[in-house]
Amino acid sequence: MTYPFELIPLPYAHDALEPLIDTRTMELHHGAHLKTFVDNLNNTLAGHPSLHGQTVEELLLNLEKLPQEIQTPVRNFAGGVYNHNMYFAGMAPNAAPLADGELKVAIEKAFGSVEEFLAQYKVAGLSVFGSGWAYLVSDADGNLSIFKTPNQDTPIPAGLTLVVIMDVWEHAYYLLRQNRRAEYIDNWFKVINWQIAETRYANR
Ligand code: MN3
Repeated sequence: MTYPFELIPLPYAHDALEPLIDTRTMELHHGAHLKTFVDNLNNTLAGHPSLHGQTVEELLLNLEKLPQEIQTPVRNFAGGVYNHNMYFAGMAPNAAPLADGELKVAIEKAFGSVEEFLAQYKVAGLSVFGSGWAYLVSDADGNLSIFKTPNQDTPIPAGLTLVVIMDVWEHAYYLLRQNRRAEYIDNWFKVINWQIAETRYANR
């Protein structure tokens, strides 16, 4: 997908994650917050036709090669599009637990167990100060680690493959959970689409 970028429809209904993630939050998060990132990215690139063949991943990988005046907006808006597309695709209603396989073995190698990974991932999500993201990422050799970014930054410039991505901006949970980020994280763990995570890991 390249310019003009479009709002990718949710792969499930807005109310599909109830009661873990509420309908109104999903409507606003996808239809307003993500839509705004898509529109702002298109507006930023409109006057730069030489960049219209680049994907968001390519834009984010080559930020320092972009015209100086659009480096910050592309970092924020392309990052917002990338992170949110991965976030929404990475959730599923009635999500199944992580099955036995390559990713589970790698998680057990890195963290000891899936439960211990989730415990450390929760701590990481809680420790993001202000707005940002917490990820499970892989290097090219398949070694997993927990990664965090502020704002709409991504793991792409670090050369890491995103496997699981959790939005800890307040807009992801404030309507239902108010300031209780820990409660959001506990419930969000139940909507992780582990099949997508396995695919991302296999394609690293
Ligand atoms: Mn968000």
